[in-house]
Amino acid sequence: MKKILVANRGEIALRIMRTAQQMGIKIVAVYSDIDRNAPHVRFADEAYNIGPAPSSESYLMMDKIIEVAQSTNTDGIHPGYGFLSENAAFAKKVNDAGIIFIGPGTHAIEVMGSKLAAKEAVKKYDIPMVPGVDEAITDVSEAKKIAEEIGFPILIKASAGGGGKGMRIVNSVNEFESQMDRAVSEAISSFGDGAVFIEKYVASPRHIEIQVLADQHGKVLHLFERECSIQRRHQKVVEEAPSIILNEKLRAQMGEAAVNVARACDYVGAGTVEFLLDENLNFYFLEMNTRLQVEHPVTELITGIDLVEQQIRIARNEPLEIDQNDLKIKGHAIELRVYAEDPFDNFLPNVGQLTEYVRPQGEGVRLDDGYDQGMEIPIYYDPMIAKLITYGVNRIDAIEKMKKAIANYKIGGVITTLPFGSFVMDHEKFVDGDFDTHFVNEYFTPEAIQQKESEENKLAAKVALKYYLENKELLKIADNDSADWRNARLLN
Ligand code: MV4
Repeated sequence: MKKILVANRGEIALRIMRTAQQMGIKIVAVYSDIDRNAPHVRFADEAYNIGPAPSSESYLMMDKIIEVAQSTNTDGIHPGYGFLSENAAFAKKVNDAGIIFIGPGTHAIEVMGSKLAAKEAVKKYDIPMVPGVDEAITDVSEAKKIAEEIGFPILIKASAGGGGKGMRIVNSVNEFESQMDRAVSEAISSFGDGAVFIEKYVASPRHIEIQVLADQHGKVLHLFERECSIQRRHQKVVEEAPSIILNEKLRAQMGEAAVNVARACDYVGAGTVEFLLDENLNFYFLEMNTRLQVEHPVTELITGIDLVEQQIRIARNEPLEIDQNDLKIKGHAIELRVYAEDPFDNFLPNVGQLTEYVRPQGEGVRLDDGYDQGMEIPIYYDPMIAKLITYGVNRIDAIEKMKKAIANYKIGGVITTLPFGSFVMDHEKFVDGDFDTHFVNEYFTPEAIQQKESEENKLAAKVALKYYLENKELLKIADNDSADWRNARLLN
C-alpha cells in the first residue's frame, strides 16, 4: 500500500494521516467546501473537494470519494469513525472498485450492524448475554408473557439501533404495549427497520469495551478494556484504560469473550466489543463496533501499540506479529472529549471562531485535535474540538495530569466542556472509581461547576490577600488608576 485516501475530517483524519506518513505512505485528503483550509487538507500530499458543507453532500458521497481514489491511484481507503465507517455498502463499493477498505469485511459490518443478527452469530460461542429474547417481537401477547418470565423492568431495543435510539424501559406489564409501539415507531423513523426485541433491564451498569485486533490469517488478539461509563445521553465524555473495577481473571474472561465475538463474524482489523457490567461483576455482550473508535488512544497508551499502524498492516495482509502473551498493561490513560458545547446551557453546541487556542503540553499529555487558532468550528459536523489524553504511572497520576492539562488548555471564542472535565476529575465518586453509566445524570448540574468555580475564586482571593499583606511595603499602587491591580508594581 503506497497511497491511502482518508475519507474523513478533523482530528481523526489527521491522526490517521500521521501514522500513514510515518509508514512512508502517501496521503490523499477529501474535503467539503467549508473545510478547504482545514489542517487535514494541509497535511495531505493531495487534497480534493468533494462537495458542499453538509456531510450528506460531501463526506457521505460514496461514489465521489471512490472516484477520487481511482483517479489518484489510491490503494486503500481509511474511513475513520462516523461518516461511512460502518457502512457495508460503502465497504463493498470500495472493494468492487479494486481498492482496499481499511476495515473489516462487509459480512462483519452487516452482521454487527443488526443486534439480532449479532446475537444469532455469537450463539455458538457461549458469550454471556443479558437474559431476553434473540428474535424480533412479532406477537405482543407472547412478548408480554416472556417479559413476565424475565421479570420487570425490561428494556425494548431496536435491532438496528444505536446511541439509545428506539430503546424503551418498561416497568410493568400494563405499559408494555404503549412502550413497544413507541419503540417500533422510533425504530422505523430512525433506521427504517421496526424490528425490536426485549432484554432484562440492567439498572446500574458500567460500560466496558474490549479492543480487538484480527488479521487475515486467523489470529485474533484483545488489547484489554476501556471504561466508558462517564457519558451523557449516549455520548461518551471521559474514557479510561484500564478499568478500575476489573481484576485479572475478569479481564481475561472478557478478553476471551471479545475474541470469540470477533471470530463469530470473521472479523478482520481493529474492532471493539461492548459489554455491560453489573454490580455483581457479571458481564453481558451488547454489540460490536466495526471501526476505529474515538477513544482508541487510551488503549494505545497503555499497550504501546499504534492501532492505525496495525489496521494498515492487517489491510496489507501482513500477519499480526504480536502474541496475546506479549501484551501487558503499562500505566493508566484517561481521555477527555473537549466539545464546543455549553455545559451551563444543557450542552448546546457553541460553535464559532477559535479566537484563542493554546495547547497544553508536558510529559504524559497527548492532544488529538483538528483545529488551529483562528479557525471556525463548523456547525455541520460533530462539535468535538479535541481529545485531551493523559498518561501516568497509575490512575491518580493520570487524573492529576489531566487536571493540570485542562488548566493549561486555553480556548477562547467558543464555550467548551473543559470545566465539565474538571468537574469529573475532581468528583469524589470518579476519583474513587465508584460510578456507573448514571454518573453524569446523578451528579452533574451547572451549579456544581459554578459552585466549584466560586470556591476557587474565594481561594484565589485569599491567596492574593495573603500575598498583599506579606508584601504591603513593597507594593505601590500606580497613581493614575489606583483601582487597577494590574498596575501594581513591585518596588525595589
Ligand atoms: C442496556 C442497558 C441496560 N440493560 N441493555 C444504551 C445504548 C445501547 N448501545 C445499549 N445501551 C444500554 N443497553 C440492558 N439490557 C443500558 C444501556 C445504556 C447504556 C449503555 C452503555 C453506555 C451508556 C448507557 C446509557 C444508558 C443506557
